[in-house]
Amino acid sequence: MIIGKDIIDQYNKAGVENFNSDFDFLQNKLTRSGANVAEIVNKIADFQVAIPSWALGAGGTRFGRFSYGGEPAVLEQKLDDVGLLHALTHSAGAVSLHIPWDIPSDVSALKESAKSHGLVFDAMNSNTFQDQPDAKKSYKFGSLNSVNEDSRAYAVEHNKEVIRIGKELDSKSLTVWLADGASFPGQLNFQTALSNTEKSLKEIYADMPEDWKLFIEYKPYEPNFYSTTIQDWGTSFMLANACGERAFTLVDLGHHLPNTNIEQIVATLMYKGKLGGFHFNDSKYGDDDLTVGSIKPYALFLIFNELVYGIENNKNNPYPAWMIDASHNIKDPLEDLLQSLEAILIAYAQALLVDQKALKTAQLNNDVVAAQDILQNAYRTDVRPLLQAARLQSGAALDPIATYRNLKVRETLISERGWAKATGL
Ligand code: PSV
Ligand code: MN
Ligand code: MN
Repeated sequence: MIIGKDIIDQYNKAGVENFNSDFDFLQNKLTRSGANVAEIVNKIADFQVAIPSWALGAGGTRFGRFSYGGEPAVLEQKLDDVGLLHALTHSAGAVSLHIPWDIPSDVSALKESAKSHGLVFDAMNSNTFQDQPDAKKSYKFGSLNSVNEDSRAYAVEHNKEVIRIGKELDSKSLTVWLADGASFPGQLNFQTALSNTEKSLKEIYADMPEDWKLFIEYKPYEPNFYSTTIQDWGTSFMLANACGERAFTLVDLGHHLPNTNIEQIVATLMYKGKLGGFHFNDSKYGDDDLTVGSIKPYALFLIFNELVYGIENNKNNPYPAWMIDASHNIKDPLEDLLQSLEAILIAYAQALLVDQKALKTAQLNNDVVAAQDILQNAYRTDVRPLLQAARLQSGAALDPIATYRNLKVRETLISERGWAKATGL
């Protein structure tokens, strides 16, 4: 199924009158306070978030998986789904693949299809947390950190293969997330595990083309419940420094213990020019992979406030790679991703509204009340008309979920693809 611009325009007609009056009201209000509304709308329109290939089907939990129907069974269909999201929003212009789930059978056809949907291939993801049916070595007791030299070499080789595939697709980065760790005290020598990981990552780094970046994720626990070798941003940062200047830390929102001050982590990494990428999701307890903004929208805004400040002021930090990393147990995956995109752009737009000059003055005067008010004034602004303006200007849907439902996208996908389950997580 393909959603053409003409169909979107047709559906937009019904909402344009309400949009105009909502937008006029907000534009007047923001202009009075000194904001450059046109510039903010352009920034929102330019913001692109990668969709991971594994978020397009129903993920389920370790207890069960309830298929949603119409899930993409092959890579080409995954691209088509991201194409649908991009047509509706114009903010999902990239796809992130996971090898070996997404090995392309025909690279040039795949690139052609990506081009026709207006998509680029974002970071490639390697997988050394599962043994594949034809695996020659096992990752049961670790991969890049393994005490077993053969397993380590096998995992390094896999990452090199992912780089090779990524090069063909014009991807420019590799994301490594390791499940490596220990389930019980005594199982691992922590220093040996770290040193093995560092050596393996350096080998992978050395294999990357000069214009590639390496993103290193961290996570405190799961699947190992006693220790994870790359447990936190500090460990990732240390490893990235050991690899070289094109290696960076990647922050995944769900990879923190409850109440961690993630915005401060963002600021610290950007200060050192080492924030490479960001995985969006939301969580209440751990790596819940819930819809972005569904649990802690204010925390998301505070994080974006640091990101916006960092992009403006820490020019030594490269522009971060944005991706949604979510799982869907009971929602239509595409609707869930539309909600996530909306939440990301809301937080971004609110952060763009923060009066940085006034905030700095308040901070210099130790005016704590004013500083809080400045942040909360921005957060409490209903910025949705700005998002609508950005979508309208790019030819996307005023209301993506309503358009998706009106067009009966899921029903069409089910009739086209049936009830086969998506491959991946
Ligand atoms: C596992 O926690 C995980 O969600 C990581 O965040 C990775 O980015 C993703 O899986 C894909 O490997
Ligand atoms: Mn992630
Ligand atoms: Mn995760």
